[in-house]
Amino acid sequence: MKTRAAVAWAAGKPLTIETIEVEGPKAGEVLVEVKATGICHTDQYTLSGADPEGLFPAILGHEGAGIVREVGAGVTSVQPGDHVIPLYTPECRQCKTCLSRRSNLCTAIRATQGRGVMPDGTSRFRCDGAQVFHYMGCSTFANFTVLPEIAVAKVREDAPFEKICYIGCGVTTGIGAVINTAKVWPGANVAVFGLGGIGLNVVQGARMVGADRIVGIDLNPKREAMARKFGMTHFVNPDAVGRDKVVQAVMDLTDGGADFSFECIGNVEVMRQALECCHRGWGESIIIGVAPSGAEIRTRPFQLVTGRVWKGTAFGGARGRTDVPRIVDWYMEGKINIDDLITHTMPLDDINRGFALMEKGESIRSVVLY
Ligand code: NAD
Ligand code: AHE
Ligand code: ZN
Repeated sequence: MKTRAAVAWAAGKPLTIETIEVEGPKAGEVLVEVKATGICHTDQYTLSGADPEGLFPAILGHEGAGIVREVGAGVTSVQPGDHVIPLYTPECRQCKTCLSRRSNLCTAIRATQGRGVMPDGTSRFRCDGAQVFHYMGCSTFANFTVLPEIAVAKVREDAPFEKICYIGCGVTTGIGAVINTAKVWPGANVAVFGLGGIGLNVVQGARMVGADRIVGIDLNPKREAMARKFGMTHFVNPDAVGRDKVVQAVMDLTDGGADFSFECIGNVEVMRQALECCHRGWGESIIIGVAPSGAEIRTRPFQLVTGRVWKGTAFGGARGRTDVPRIVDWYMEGKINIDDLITHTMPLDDINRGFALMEKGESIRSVVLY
């Protein structure tokens, strides 16, 4: 079939809207009509050329929601008409990692996903006769996309696509990092570095589990009001306190150090600050931000010898097919706020405006509506 898609032809170049060809689903795959997709900073990271797995031409986008329109041979868990959220972290329930229950990093299709192709090693997308790569196994910047069955979460049909698409990455990553990865306890003091589309969901997750102080750190002063609405109790602007005094400022606000900190930017200098503002003896710092190719983190080993813990998380530690439908329920029951974080919506033709708004710090989330 033919469909419309935003194609990334080369690093650093704007996306262009094209009519592409989509091949139907093969065995174990589903064709999904994408109804809405968010634009995450990770899409911008890959488009910039900083992603070692970045391939071009590709159809980016990994934060979508839509409807299954066709299923390939052997598909049993979903059928045409089902509402689904694509999963860049699938859940096969059969690999060593899924069976271990120790991590959400299902390995069933990770290798081919990183090479921009479906599990059989081929792409379902062509443009002007040339192959176009898939992205993070999702490619939600196409109106119709193909995914492995294990990479879709079936969700309730009364949930609005233009809101729940954000659960496909940002919401689940932020709230999941608090609940699944850090396991923040009621009364804990928390520091959140970067109050964008991910960090604000960390803030709302910390409030949900009953954190005491929630300190937000961001260079953009416009983030303060929104973060307070989501539960932030104290704000630190590194330019106001001095960039070399951020660690001390957080320690002063958290009775000697944060019990948990979260880096939601992708900046290795800030990752160091996030670790070093943690409480001696037990403070845990969770890396969420994705750093550019070649970047490395560093600290004095003494920071770890004295009990601080450095961790990371992908997709908030969530097992997508199991956990995502529950998060959709939380939204529908009013337990989490998504609406206020979606600051802009636009048609596919204006997708580059969504990227520009993010780069200028003017949006939290832009959502493309098909
Ligand atoms: P965003 O652009 O919406 O937010 C980033 C925020 O960081 C902005 O508010 C910005 O003002 C602030 N910031 C930038 N530099 C700063 C600094 N030096 N000090 C303090 N604040 C600073 O981005 P996002 O969509 O929230 O994504 C954040 C990061 O998380 C990105 O690196 C993205 O790739 C990553 N990410 C990771 C996962 C995962 O599973 N690990 C999932 C989604 C996103
Ligand atoms: N391709 C990058 C890795 C990027 C990365 O870490 N991605 C996160 C999700 S970001 C969503 O916005 C992730 O899920 N990581 C685990 C995984 O298996 O990719 C690189 O640096 O190579
Ligand atoms: Zn994302």
